[in-house]
Amino acid sequence: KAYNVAVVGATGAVGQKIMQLLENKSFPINELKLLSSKRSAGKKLLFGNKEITVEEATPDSFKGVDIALFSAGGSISKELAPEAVKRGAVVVDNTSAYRMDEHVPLVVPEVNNEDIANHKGIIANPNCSTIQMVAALHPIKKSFGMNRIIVSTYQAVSGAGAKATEELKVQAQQFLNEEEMEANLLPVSGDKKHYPIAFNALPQIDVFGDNGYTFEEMKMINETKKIMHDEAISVAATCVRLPFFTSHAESVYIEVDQDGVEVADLWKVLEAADGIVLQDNPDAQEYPTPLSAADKEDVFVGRVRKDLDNPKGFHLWVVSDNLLKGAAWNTVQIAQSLIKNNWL
Ligand code: 11C
Repeated sequence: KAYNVAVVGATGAVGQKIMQLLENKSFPINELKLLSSKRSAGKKLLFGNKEITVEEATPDSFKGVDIALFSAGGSISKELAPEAVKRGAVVVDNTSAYRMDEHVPLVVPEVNNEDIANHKGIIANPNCSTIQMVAALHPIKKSFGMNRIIVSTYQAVSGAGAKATEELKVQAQQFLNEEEMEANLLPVSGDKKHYPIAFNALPQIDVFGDNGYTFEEMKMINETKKIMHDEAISVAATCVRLPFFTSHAESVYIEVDQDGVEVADLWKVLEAADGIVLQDNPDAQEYPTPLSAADKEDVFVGRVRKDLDNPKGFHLWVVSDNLLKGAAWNTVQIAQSLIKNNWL
């Protein structure tokens, strides 16, 4: 059987990656609709060798659509995802609009695939920095228990969109030309001050909440608990933007429940886990980096070490392409699972 699929936000960075994956994975498509905001409507995009004109997304765009993959910003998802569901589509939403809605499953297929079965029309795709962390930690938690996670992130500019990528390129050139760097966007377009990202590190991703944590940090905390079905686990996050284009990297400290766990035990469960690649050989200087993980679908883990004071504490380095596993690939995996398990 083949399905009518809509990609909402087809012209964006994630939308483009979704289209590439649908093609490369031979997703069973009958008709592909490419939808966008009014601004990008009319553009022509290639899917395989077929040219498709992007249409403005309206409620009626979803008539006859079986699966709608949304990646056009939270406000478009809020407005149109329920309209798509009303017209019979199942929505996989890549924005933060529905993630914490108790009626909406929040899914990383390697962790909580079975939650997809409970959907009521919408399934949410988590934040990129959350996805790669829970994918790496779930196999460890399943085997040894886990009660604490402390994460510091090193996040690529592409997470803040195409304009942030452009801002880094312009500032890098300005710096090398010994000109003053112009900062108009980062750390976040909606906040009052902007700082250069080139040759810098910005400890602010998204705006601050009243508790002193940023929204990105709170996403990592709340989404991790929901995906892991563990409200009791302690999670703390510090999210930092760095001047590279692709892949988020994370330094993660965990505490397991079981006594007597060694690094080799963690290696074993990570090596056996779906979607995880262990790259951990300090003798040969082997560990993942943002550049080595870019354009790959897996989550890469290295630098696994035991804490020097707490025998149940471990440190890990987790890297993945934020636009692939962090967004487009996780979305397409959820759509594949809907079909494979007859959960549409
Ligand atoms: C960033 N993690 O790197 C963000 C981008 O909630 O889907 C993804 C925002 C989201 O800036």
